[in-house]
Formats: sequence, C-alpha cells, structure tokens
Amino acid sequence: MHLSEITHPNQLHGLSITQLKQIARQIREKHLETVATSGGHLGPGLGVVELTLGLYQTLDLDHDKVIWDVGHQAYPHKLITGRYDRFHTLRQKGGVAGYLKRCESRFDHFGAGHASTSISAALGMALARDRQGETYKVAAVIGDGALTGGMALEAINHAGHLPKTNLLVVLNDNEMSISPNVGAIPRYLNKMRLSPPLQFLTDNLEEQFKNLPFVGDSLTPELSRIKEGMKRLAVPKVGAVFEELGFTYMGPVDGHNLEELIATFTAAHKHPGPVLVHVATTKGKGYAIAEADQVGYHAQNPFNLATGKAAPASKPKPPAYAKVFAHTLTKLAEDNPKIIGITAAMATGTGLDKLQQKLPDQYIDVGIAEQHAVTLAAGMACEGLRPVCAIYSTFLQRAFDQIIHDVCIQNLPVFFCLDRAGIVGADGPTHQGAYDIAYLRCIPNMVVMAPKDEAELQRMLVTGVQHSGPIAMRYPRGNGYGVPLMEEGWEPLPIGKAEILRQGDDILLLGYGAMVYPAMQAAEILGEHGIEATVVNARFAKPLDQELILPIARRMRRVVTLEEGCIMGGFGSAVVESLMDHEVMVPVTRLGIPDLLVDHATPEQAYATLGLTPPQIAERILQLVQPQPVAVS
Ligand SMILES: Cc1ncc(C[n+]2csc(CCOP(=O)(O)OP(=O)(O)O)c2C)c(N)n1
Repeated sequence: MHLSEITHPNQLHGLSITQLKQIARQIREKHLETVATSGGHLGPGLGVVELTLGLYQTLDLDHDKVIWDVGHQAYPHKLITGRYDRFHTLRQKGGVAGYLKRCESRFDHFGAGHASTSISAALGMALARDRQGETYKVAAVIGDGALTGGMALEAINHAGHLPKTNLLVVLNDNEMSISPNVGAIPRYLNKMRLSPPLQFLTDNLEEQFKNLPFVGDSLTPELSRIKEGMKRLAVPKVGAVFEELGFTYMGPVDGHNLEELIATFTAAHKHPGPVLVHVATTKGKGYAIAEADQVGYHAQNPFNLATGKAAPASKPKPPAYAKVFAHTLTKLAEDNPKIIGITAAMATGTGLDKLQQKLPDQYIDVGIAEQHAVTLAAGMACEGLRPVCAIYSTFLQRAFDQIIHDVCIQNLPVFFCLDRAGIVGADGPTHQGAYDIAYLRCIPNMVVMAPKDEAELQRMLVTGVQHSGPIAMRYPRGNGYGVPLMEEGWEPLPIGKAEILRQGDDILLLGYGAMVYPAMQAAEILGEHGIEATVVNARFAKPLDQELILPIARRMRRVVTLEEGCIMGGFGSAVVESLMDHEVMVPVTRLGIPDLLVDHATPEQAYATLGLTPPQIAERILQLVQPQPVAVS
C-alpha cells in the first residue's frame, strides 16, 4: 500500500511492520518535499512518524481521539487522515493549515497552536465520555517542551487524581523544545532515558546475540522484551515521579522502533486509569541535516533538500526587527548589569540567543512558561533589577492576570517586548498578534508603545529600560525598512508624545506602529486626488498624546486611525474614547483587524484581505470623503 491510498487512519490496521516502515518512509519523503517547497515545521514531524503510526495502528480512529499538543508535529497525522492530496498547499492561503483546526478534519479533535493544552483538553473529553456512558479512548500527545508549561502540569495534577478515568498521555521526549529544553523536569526525563552503563549492557546483549544464525541484524521481539526486562531491573525507579502522581508509567520506549511502540501502546490501552507512555524520539529523524541542527530545522523557510540551505534572497533585506531588538538590548545590557532578558522558550525567535551568547548571566529561558516569566520578572523588579520580558504578542496572552496582578497593580518596572505583533502570516489565527493593544491598554499603570520603524525601536528600547513602571513595546514580525541605525547614544522618547510626519488640512491619519509608513504612503495617494492629510505617528497608544491630537482633530473633516491589531478596544478605540471625552465631534474611521479570525496566508495576502495595503487604505478613505455621484434614475 502507498501512503497516497490512505484516506482513513484505520487503513493502517493489519499492516505488517515492513509495510508500516514503507509508509513511514513515504511520510518522511512527502513531509520533507513539502516543507522544502513551502516552508514550515520540519524536525518535530519527522521525529513522530513511527509514534504516529504505532499509536494509530492500536486505535480505532472512527471512535478514539488523539489530541496533539501545539500541532506543529502533526504533519504525519495530517498525511494519514485524508490530506495527502492537498498537502502541497501547506500553510498557503486556502490550503492545509500548519497547526490543527477542528474545521479542517474530523480527525483534528482539538484545535491548537499554543503549547501545553493537550492534556487538559483530552481529560475534558475523557470526563465527558464517562459521563455520557461512552467508551472511546482518548490520548494526548505532548512534547517534553510543552510539558514544561504550567497548564500541562495542572492537567497532570488533575488526571493523576482520577484513577477511574481512562486517559493516555504520550510523552514525546526528544530532549528539545525549540532550543534545548530547560529545567528540572526535562533533566528528570533525561535521567530516565537509558543510563550509560545500561546502554552498554543492552548494546552488548544485542552484539552477542547478533552472531547467532537465527537473530540476524536486528533485535527480535523476544530479545526486545528481554532487553526491556533488564532495563526495568537495572533502573527500578524509572517513572517514579509519574507513578507517585497517580499515573501508570511505561517506557522509555524507543520512539523509532515500531514493534516496541505497538507493544507498549497495546499494553497501555489495557491499563485502567491515567497512563503515561514515555517515548524517546529524535527530532528531525531520517533527515541527517535536521538531526544535526535540531534548533535550525525546528522550522524552516523553503530550502534545498540536498544541501539543507535556504534559497538565497534575490536582494539583501533590511535587518529583522527581532535582530535589531536583540542587538540593541545586548548593547544596553552590557552597560547596565541590572538588565535581564527573559524568554519563554523562544530564544532564537526573539533574538535573545544573542544576549545569551554575549551575556549569559543576564539571560534566562524559563521554558514554555509565559505566566511564570512575567511573575518572575515582577519579583526581580521588586529587588531593583530591570527585567525585559521578550515574549511574542500571541503568547503573552497566557499571562494576562500576571501582568495585571503581579506587575501593574504593584506598578513594577517590567518591560514587555512583544515581537510578532500584528499579522504573522503562515502560522494563522492562533499566532496573529492581534489583541495586545486591547489587552494591555486597559490596565492601569501600563504604558503601551509601538515604533514606526527599527530605528524608533532602538529609542523605545532605551525608553523602556529607563521607565519606572510597567511598559510594553510591540513590533512586527519580519524586516524593518532599512533606515539608519545607531550603535550607541540613543535618546529616550518622552512618554506619551507623538510626532507629526506630514501636514495637510483635510483629514488626520493617526498611524500606530507598523501602520505609520502605510499611512504615509496612503497620504501621498490621497494627495494625488486632492485630499491633503496630516499624518501623525502616535508612538503611544497609552498615554495618548491628547495635547497634540485633539486640536488637530478639531480642524479636520475626518480622523482615520490605522493599526495592525484588533479594532475593538485597540488604538483607534483609544482615540475615539479620547475624542468623545473631550467632545471633539469629528467623524472617525478605524482601520485595523475587524472582529474576525485572520487565516493563514502570506502577510501580503492577509493585508490585502483586510484592506490594509496603502492603495486600499487610500481607496477606503476616498470613498468616505469624496462626495459620491448621485444616481440619476
Ligand atoms: C504558549 C506557547 N509558547 C510558545 C510556543 C512556541 N513553540 C512552538 S513549538 C515549541 C517547542 C515545543 O517543544 P516540544 O513540546 O518538546 O515539541 P518539539 O518541537 O520538540 O517536538 C515552542 C516553544 C507555543 N507554541 N505556545
């Protein structure tokens, strides 16, 4: 059977190990070929090919449910659940999503994109199942990185206390988060993988039996069982923590050995109560280049399969915002040992790996633990340090209460640097940085700012580390504009002060952050149509520069606000509130992300769908301000 013929995962039932190995090879080929062409996650999926096949062969997927954590490793799952034919559309507009969506397939039982949700969701389904007298199996597959997230631990705490609730947790332990996994739990898991003396023992055993005529090259199932037994004898405490917490622990299982996986999952399904199967896998398995550089090939832009190298850019690009952020922060931290950069498992994405290389004592990776990161920062700020929490806009959502309760109520100088604020593109709705302006500006004491370009980001960084209370800066994914940067001597910005970039008498365009340059371009187009716009770079959504904005707004025919964030409660809302509070009666149009989910697509496609390209902005404004011809009947 060829992978392309599998449209339902139950077709795996009855396939021999040899046939499953062929399917595994075909999954890897398709996975590699697709990601090399369209970009996407690579190492995570390659590492769970056998895990997926082994698990699915032991389940009835018409009834049983598998909940994948994050969903970035679920490409093999997608390939055997009816999406083979469309898989080449991965992460493209209208195509197969890079994460999981309930609306994409009946086999995607829970949507995901953020980490550490799978055990909670699976337990919820298991409890619903029992209450409704049903008997299907529920399994959560979670990585060792996602297991460092508080929610996963909260769910283990709950599930371990429910001995009558059947639930399988499959721990996919590849010893990696995006970067090498950090913390005490990963260290414990690591200890449980084969210890060196035992490895020697079992290797030796294999070696000695190899020469026997009936054994051949690979370990027979009988020998596998003997090896497993010896392992248990030699390491009697394996899994003790999980056992103490109420789980039946099985493993560690070789995550690339289908026989072992199938035997273990079959045994696990027979066990009542919560069971944890610990599977040891290799991230990037089967593609040597990804195995050798597991951080680099966690996810990739399109690349050449033979060399592993990304296609060279046609022309040099301006530096990415994240790069300018990391470079500037490192410079500031060199001069100020109180500055501490904190990441929640996103060292490379945020650029903080640069700080780690230069100043390891001023860098902390807390794992996938955004809530902890924020309260940790609050504690540090209490003691006089200047913590800088570099967390993507979408992931900081996790720490909303910590921002209010631990930082803002106590008015502590924690600096939030929100990367990937605005449209993120191919990662889709779970990752859009759409909500941060709204969720931050409503909190007392918080200052909310956004730079118009990478040079202003440098100045805002200085502003943030010098500010005496909570302060947040949002900036977009991708590259800056190539404006000149400074190597030192940045001046902080006065808090709450905007700047006028262009003067005109007809309308006021108030741009925030990444929408300032598009506002300028739209103003030029409007000028060609006889509409003269004043353009203001607001810089601060809070405090808003009312002193500058209100008098100009009073003189204008219309005010237009532009932001790359949700319109509800966002920057435009702040402007409307302020105008109303001061009885400035001027029509206002708010442009941004309306009350809908922005699907995966390129950023350019997303802007076009939202009507946020400069020509579209100009067109929308022209429709509003130019008198419409009266229809003659
Ligand atoms: C709440 C949250 N924070 C950060 C991320 C970014 N992220 C995506 S995958 C990943 C690593 C997950 O590691 P693990 O669960 O071990 O899976 P692996 O990639 O190693 O297969 C991280 C940090 C996320 N998806 N969700």
